[in-house]
Amino acid sequence: MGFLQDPPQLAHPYRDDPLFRAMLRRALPPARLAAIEADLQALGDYALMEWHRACRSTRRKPVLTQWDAWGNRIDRIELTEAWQEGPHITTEHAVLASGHEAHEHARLEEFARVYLYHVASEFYSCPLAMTDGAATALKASGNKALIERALPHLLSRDASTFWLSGQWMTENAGGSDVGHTETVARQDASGQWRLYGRKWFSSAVVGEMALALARPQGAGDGPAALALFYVETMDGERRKPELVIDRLKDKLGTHELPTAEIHLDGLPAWPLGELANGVRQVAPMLNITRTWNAMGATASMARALSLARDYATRRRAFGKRLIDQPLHAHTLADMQAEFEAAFALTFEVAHLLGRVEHGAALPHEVALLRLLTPLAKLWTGKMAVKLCSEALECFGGAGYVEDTGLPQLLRDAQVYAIWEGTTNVLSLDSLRALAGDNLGALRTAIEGWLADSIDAHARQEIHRALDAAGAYLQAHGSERESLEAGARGLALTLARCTAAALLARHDTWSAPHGAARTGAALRRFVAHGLMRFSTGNATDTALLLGPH
Ligand code: MFK
Repeated sequence: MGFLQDPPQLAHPYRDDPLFRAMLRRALPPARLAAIEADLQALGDYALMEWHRACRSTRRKPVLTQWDAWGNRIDRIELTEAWQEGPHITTEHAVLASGHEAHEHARLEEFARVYLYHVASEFYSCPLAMTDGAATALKASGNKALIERALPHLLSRDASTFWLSGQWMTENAGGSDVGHTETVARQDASGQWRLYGRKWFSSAVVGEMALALARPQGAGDGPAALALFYVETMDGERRKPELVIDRLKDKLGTHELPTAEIHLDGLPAWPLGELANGVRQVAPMLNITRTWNAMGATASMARALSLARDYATRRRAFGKRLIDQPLHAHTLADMQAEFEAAFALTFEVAHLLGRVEHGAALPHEVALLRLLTPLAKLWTGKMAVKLCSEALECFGGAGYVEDTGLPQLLRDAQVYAIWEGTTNVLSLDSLRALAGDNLGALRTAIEGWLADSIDAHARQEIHRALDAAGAYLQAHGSERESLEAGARGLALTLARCTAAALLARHDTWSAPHGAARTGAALRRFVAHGLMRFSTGNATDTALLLGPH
């Protein structure tokens, strides 16, 4: 026989994940954990089934058929198997509905489900995230008629009444700078608003509704003049003719997700609230989808690491299993420490969101959530690319071969840094979130998490990095250009400080039960350094970018 290797086996993402289970035991009252256990088991089973199915089959992309044989415009999209299962699996296990229950742990319980389901969903989680965001933005709008009409569908526990929502913002001219939105809203003779324009990236075009930014007729330029509209996309079984799908995008990754270019040719629309300040109105949606983005990135990293760890116990080279090779083991442990830190931050944001939404948060925690949301998104988005790349390397050449199913992990990971605001857009958003004394909110939270920590070195390093962040803000606060130039470094430093303090809190909780691993993750993570400031001066930047 020639060159044969054992493929990696995926561990059960719930039953066999001690880190995830310990986090849930620490954060949830036992009765709550018992109440969601069956859903978590089932979603873990689904993830395992889907991995085996994907390993057996060739990956498929959705297919758009624009015309039927008789010349009728139909814009039919055929979806992959996981997408067809999406409405059933998510309503049966209350993925969205659980997050909107009336208690402080609701969001943590929702995102625990998302963590298990995301990779298996083949990015059905993308429109789900928007649906969750739309439900949240609708509630925040206080628009009673639209809430009564749409919310029961968005949060349905029955696939036959479930609606997916899109988030139609991005345009050719807009992108991150949505102030350049060109879609206009005009009122017809009956007073009905109708949207006209082109949306350049529409990831939920198979849904039943969307929230869309548009400029009301006669409104001025710029972002503040935009309004947020509610639209429905279906007339019974048929897509409304005023919504035209121009084509599906050919993307680096997220292949199963039918991302479309669309145009709106008079699609009926209803404003959520005032006919201005649409960005402010859509912000609750953005903060939810950014939390999903962070959870998706964390789940993808968990998948890549789980496979790489397993493979290291099977593959032999130079007379030993990879796991017994000191350098390979050291590399995997480095990855594990970074991952556990990201995991701690992402789940803290999810828990905090529920506490804030249900009035159970401490006074400083509203500002804390506002800051940690972009930090978690930007940090995990970047880390996912790096960690998935490193994980592929753990398989040698097999990691570069399509039908191992592994390269897809890296291709898909690249999206997390781009979706919902790039790393730099999110770094600037974290400056917005730091306005006022919001660094103080983070300090207060970190002091609480470190209160009983036994790791004096970690405590000292976290304080040193936090002090440096405070000094950085003081030094650059009055010079906007230099503050912005260093915003990414500042954001990464704050994300790492926060994650280290959260690891310390988990260590304090778990050490008395004899669990030493979080202490090890904390030591390793802190050893990689918490500070990531980048304060290059503007003259050098100009020289480096000037004529060669
Ligand atoms: C598992 C996977 C899940 C993920 C799936 C998601 C897939 C999504 C696919 C997409 O990527 S959809 C496109 C996503 N696009 C973006 O995220 C846009 C990125 N650009 C930004 O975020 C810009 O910073 C922004 C559009 C917000 C800039 O707009 P403006 O109008 O120039 O900002 P401005 O004037 O600072 O803010 C307007 C108001 O909104 C202000 O409030 P006030 O009017 O009361 O002063 C801001 O404070 C508020 N605001 C902005 N961002 C906010 C926010 N409030 C709360 N949270 C935020 N994040």
